[in-house]
Amino acid sequence: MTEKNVLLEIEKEIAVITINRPKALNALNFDMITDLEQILIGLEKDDTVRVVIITGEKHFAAGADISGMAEFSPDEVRAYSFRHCFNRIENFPKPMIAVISGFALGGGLELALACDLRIGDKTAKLGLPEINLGLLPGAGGTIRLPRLIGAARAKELIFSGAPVDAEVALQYGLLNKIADDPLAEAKKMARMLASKPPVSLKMAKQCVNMAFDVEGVKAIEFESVAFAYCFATEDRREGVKAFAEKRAPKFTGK
Ligand code: DAK
Repeated sequence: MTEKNVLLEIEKEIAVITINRPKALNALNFDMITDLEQILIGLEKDDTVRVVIITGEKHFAAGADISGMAEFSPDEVRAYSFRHCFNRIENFPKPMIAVISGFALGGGLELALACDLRIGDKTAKLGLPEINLGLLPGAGGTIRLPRLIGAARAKELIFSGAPVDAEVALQYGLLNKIADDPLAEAKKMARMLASKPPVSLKMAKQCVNMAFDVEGVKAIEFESVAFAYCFATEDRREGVKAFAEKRAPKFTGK
């Protein structure tokens, strides 16, 4: 039996997805992206899961599988695109954390960029080397990277194709944190997020995403709608009641 290239493990409210093709440094092919998307569709519907972590076996992912796309026509390249899956991650209604050891290159870094938070260890090397293949980042990298770290730093990475190490990535804001055991650190963060009200998290994520997609006044209008939506939840009542009763709130997602 062949080993699965994308693995899913659920521990209480936290799902851990592992890219598992270590012999090719987790280079991503279309079947893996399809599997990943199917897993996400399932997790989206599963109310018991509150936070999703994505990591890779040994490395995060050294990009798209170069050997698999050598002879594609432009139409095939567009059809093969990872963008639908990565857009799903960006708009996923629960927090998503990328855990990065080793290489996160090209499509691998674009996958991590679509997540909400990134935690790495000292071995992490993050870059967009597509320029060296006569390409450019084609799965959201030229948009998500400058939004995260600013245009000048993003252009440096995209134009040079050179990766940065964990310390520089942290300094740029590309990593939220460096930890000796980044998966354990991500689980700790995930448990903290899992204790928060899910509707507020979902709406806050949409608001922050909208800050970059929509003109300011409209985004602020959307925020007021999101606020009112949260205001109507049982979790808001519970949060306020718990504060008054000087106890920890227990959020149910209602
Ligand atoms: N694709 C296929 N195989 C890869 C790979 C990749 N991206 N990266 C590594 N491998 C394979 C190697 O071929 C090697 O396989 P064997 O020869 O052992 O069979 C194995 O993984 C170990 O790699 P190395 O022997 O090269 O290991 P080293 O430690 O010496 O070097 C490295 C590690 C990461 C520096 C090197 O492997 C490397 O430069 N890899 C390529 C990195 C890269 O250029 N990545 C970006 C790919 S371009 C699209 C949108 C987006 C994209 C594509 C399409 N559409 C809109 C359609 C994204 C494109 C990219 O990501």
